[in-house]
Amino acid sequence: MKWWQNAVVYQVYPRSFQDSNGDGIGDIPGITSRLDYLEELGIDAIWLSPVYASPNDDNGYDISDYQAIHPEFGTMEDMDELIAEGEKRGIRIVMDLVVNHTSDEHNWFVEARKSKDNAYRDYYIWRDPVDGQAPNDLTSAFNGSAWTFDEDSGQYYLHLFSRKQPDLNWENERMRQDVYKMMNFWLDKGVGGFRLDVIDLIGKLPDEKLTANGPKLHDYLKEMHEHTLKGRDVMTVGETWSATPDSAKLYSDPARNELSMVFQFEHMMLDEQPGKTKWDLKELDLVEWKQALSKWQVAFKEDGWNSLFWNNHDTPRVVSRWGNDDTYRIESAKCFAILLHLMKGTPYIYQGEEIGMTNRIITSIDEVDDIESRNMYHERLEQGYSKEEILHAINVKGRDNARTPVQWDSSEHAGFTTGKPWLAVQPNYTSINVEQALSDKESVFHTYKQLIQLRKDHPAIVWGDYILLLPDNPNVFAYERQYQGEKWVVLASISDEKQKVSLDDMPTEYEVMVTNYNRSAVDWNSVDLNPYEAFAVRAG
Ligand code: TEU
Repeated sequence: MKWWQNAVVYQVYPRSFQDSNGDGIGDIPGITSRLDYLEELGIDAIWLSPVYASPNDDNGYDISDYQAIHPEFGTMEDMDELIAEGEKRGIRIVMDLVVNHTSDEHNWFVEARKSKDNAYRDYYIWRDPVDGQAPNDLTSAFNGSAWTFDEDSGQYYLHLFSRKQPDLNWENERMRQDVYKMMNFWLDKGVGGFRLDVIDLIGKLPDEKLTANGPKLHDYLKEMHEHTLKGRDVMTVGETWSATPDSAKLYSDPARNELSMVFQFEHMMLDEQPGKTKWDLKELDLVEWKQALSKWQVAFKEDGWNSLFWNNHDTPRVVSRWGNDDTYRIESAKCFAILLHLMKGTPYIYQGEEIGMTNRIITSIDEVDDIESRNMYHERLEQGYSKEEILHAINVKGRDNARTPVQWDSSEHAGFTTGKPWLAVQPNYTSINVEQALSDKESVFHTYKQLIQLRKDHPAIVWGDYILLLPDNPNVFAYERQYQGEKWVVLASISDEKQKVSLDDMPTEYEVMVTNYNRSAVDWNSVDLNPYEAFAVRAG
């Protein structure tokens, strides 16, 4: 067994976690000061979103120096201290590795731009104009063409994200070796591994307009493994929006020596109109959603490994997205926690999820920081969408929903900073905050803490086979886990209304292991479920 197989990972978005020096921006000493809290929660590792030097065009996902800490976040000494203090508490630091692209202010690109024969030119992807235009119609994830014209050299460079995020050319061996050197710099410091940003894009063939799953993708990952990860007890998780169960196995089958696991996003896209963008909303079909999640659970029965998550720094808060963040905020936050944490795979908690933090509502684009939302807003206004429609989509799906500061207590700015927060704290911090959650045994926090402990205590949660129950029920998500004669049954009602279900072949003797409504018994022939009720029993 690997340490990350029964681990729970907590994602820290450093800008919004904890400020220590009053500049309104979260920082590394702030994270270190909260390690005791994370130890109390029980997590094993922190996935730390980028803290490297960056002009912040995309809040740190545009890196100008991989081996320097952004002064806003602190110093390399602060980073070393975070790693050491984490280690004392059994918490490993997993770095965010953004190597599909750099910032245009990275020295490699500054050099590359100087002339066509510069030694770094080929670290990036350059093409001549075609008929005076961009080489093709590839678009950037942040709107507009993926090609930007460089006046000085008369060529276009590729950027699948913002124009300040030029794509690296993985065909270039020297560039790859530089990336591996940089990874080893961090590994030698004792980090716990890497989360690899949009890693499915590194084998792209831009001339064929093929971005994800290029032909050499897995060769690169194997080479990376050979030069960096081999022989080290670290975890890696690739961000792969394109993953299917088959392709996910290619990354995570241990025999292939690539990555530990990937983030797959199938269940995260089912409330979008197929073939359109994340902004084109559609109501979630729970049956379809259950099938998608279950498919992944079953696919990794033997080889490969799943990651489990409801949210991250790019997505809305789960309690607002699929729960009810008003009448049933606590119940629905716990319901989603129970549903996810008893599945097979490595669970990830996004900061603030463990206290049931909610989306935030904006009424004007001036309140929005995120480059993705801002670019979309202006593009759609030009296309004739109404302001109301666009703002609605941002309120539902915008990335700032996840990026408001963590609510630590009920003091001004929620205890996040003594200065002016870079993004406004949500007004509900006076009632939803860590201090309150810690003091209240019935809080969402205590359910997360309990679920993390259950995973540590029961191998059935880590290894058990997964079986979907009631596949056609449009409101209730039910599944079983089976392991060496032991059986767990998990029921979660994703509904504002009461529900009733009946289940066959259920154990008559069992123990209720976790519940969000103080349930102590179940009548399997007629299970009455309260709004967002979830519970799990264990038998055998
Ligand atoms: O996200 C990849 C990505 O494709 C996102 O743009 C995603 O499509 C969108 O945000 C979904 O809402 C990663 C990082 O997680 C993200 O924060 C970065 O902006 C992006 O890569 C570029 O590095």
